[in-house]
Amino acid sequence: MREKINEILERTLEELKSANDSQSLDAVRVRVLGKKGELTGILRGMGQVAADMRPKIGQWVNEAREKLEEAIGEAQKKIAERELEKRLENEKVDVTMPVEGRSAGSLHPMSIVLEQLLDIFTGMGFEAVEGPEVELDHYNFELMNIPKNHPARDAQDTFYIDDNVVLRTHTSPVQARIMTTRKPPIRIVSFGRVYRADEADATHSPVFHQLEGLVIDEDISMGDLKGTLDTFARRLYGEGVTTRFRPSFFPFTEPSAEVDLTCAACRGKGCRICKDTGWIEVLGSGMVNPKVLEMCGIDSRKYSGFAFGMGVERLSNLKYNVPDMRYLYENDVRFLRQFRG
Ligand code: 2U9
Repeated sequence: MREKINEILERTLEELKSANDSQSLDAVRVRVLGKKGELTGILRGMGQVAADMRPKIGQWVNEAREKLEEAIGEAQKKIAERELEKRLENEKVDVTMPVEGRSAGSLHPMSIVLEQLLDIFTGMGFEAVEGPEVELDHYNFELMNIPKNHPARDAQDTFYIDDNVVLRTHTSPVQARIMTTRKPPIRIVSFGRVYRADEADATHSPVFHQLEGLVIDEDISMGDLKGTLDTFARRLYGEGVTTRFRPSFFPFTEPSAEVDLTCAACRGKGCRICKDTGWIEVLGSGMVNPKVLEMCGIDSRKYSGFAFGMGVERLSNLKYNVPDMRYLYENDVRFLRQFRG
């Protein structure tokens, strides 16, 4: 029996040397020390052994088991070390490797154009102002001479918060607020997000950006408006670009004009972009309706003013020849990367 136990011990120790992962190690352990293992089998078979031999055999088996358990523990430690080393080897990061080039960000085309517009108008003495996007009906419509039941108030065009509160449909209420709190002379441009209940398509978006200008002083005339917008046109698109006024109607200006700029793409010769007219419509404008002045507390016999408004998306897309407004909001880096101005 002694020999048999020794044989199992020696053979298993030999096997443990070649077990080089946790699985094969475990297999050896189960085969020898498990419930149905070889050594355990000897203890089970003790019934057939002479009673005086049993303690001795029990002692041999236990000694062998202890040796084996110790050897298995050792082997387990070595395997764990080896496995850890292997993992570290596989996962190692070479911090001295050259890095991929990091690309610098760029301004959004709308930001580039807006900054340019603000430069142009502040350069002409305008002060840039901002105001709330959630606005009282009173400032957004009433003071702009858009009374109750005017079609522009239709819920199809306007996002209503409640009966008296809307998402501003233009930046004019910012100017109306200033007119009610300041005395002329006033020379401001308001800019920011505006909201209209439109479906998004190539030329419409429920949220877009406007820049509006307002000048109020004594003896302000249509000539001042024309001069201001001519200067704006030249500064934005270069010498040779001028304005063309066409009669129009807005409730807040009287008279009103839609303003075209010389097509910057063909310099007025006629091309695909201006549909062969040589002109591009970019602005609305007019003399501030005396009713608006009066409602805002400004004496319309003493003061007059001009105002104009433009959509920044439209200007930006014209400048960069972008065919669809939605590109401006998708933030696809392949689109945005192109603008480094
Ligand atoms: C006050 C009085 C008058 C601002 C004006 C327009 C004409 C105009 C459109 C251009 C394209 C809006 O973005 S757009 O759809 N704007 O045509 N805006 S005059 O008139 C004002 C503003 C403030 C107190």
